[in-house]
Amino acid sequence: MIPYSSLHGYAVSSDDGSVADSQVMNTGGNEHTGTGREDTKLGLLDSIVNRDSVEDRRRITERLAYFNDKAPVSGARPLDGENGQPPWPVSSGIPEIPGRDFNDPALRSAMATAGCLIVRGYFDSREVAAYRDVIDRVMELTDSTEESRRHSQANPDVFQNPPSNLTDLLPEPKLGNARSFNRKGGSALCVESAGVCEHLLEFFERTGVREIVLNYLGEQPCLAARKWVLRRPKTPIGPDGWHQDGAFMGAGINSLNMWIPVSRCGGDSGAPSMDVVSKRLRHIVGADTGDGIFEWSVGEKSLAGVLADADIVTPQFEPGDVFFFDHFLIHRTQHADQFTAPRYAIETWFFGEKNFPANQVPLRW
Ligand SMILES: O=C(O)CCC(=O)C(=O)O
Ligand SMILES: [Fe+2]
Repeated sequence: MIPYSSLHGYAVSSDDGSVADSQVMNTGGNEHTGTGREDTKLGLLDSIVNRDSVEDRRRITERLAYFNDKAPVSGARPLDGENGQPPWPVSSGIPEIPGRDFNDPALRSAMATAGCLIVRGYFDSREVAAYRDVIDRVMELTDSTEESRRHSQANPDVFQNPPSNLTDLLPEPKLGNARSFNRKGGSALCVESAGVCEHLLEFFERTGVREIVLNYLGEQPCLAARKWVLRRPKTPIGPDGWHQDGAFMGAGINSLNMWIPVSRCGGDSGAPSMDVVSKRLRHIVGADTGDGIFEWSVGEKSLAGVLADADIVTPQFEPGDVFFFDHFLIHRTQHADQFTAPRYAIETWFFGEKNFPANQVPLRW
């Protein structure tokens, strides 16, 4: 697998201000030498604004409706067969690999050893950094007053254009609760904008992500409306956020999360990264001990047990990097006394199309 960043160099204009100030950092040795595609000539925002919002809405509605008559069927998952995987050669910290060296066996080995993998410079850093404006637009609309929300519903904006069946699939108060939970933490469901969803699916396809996910999961991948999230976390960030996503999605699923930093974070950036317990777990710990913030949190005692033979790692990320993990990894948004810069990220959970978490509202790919 050759990373997208080495295959498709191109120039992105920053004079329209649409590219994040963090764009200049890149660790992956990307070459930006090409002449550019439509997206980048136009600017990412414009290319999304120019999409057919009626068609995008129809497509996302259909992707969701595909699962109306489906129930999850459990089957073989990569994590069940991990004993035969060659261990990752480095025994501590988070496995890391440059995008140019990434391949499917590396992902399987890292997952089997540490439950996660950082791929440095997989994407073109400037292309990813441009998503910052997209996240701002979607969050602006979901954060706005009820009145302006009603107004935007009457005049659909591509950045607030959810699929028509979302309210049936998440009947109130579920949808309202999901929206306010995200709003309070500084995030928004990607499905608030069918155009952003379709654009991202095209981006994932074009950059080889679909193939990676398909090969890893060993079955057709799908996504989920509730676990596809645009993030700009609000500060201060509390210390109690430790969790395993499997605690609320279900342990038996087949999953791979691709967390994409859209701006520089961690290290000396002043922006929150993620705190990660680098350890392969195959079960849910401590969701029910009562000492966590939510019923699905990992509480202090459970965490202490896991940390007996594992470390907390807080990586520094640059746009272009990818962080893969599954529903058993213990992590939280980085906790620190003070952050001075915002952090943008796109969290996309992929699931097996057969072995999917029904409560997360699956979406066909
Ligand atoms: O972006 C973050 O800080 C948290 C993301 C997360 O919890 C996840 O991707 O599962
Ligand atoms: Fe999470």
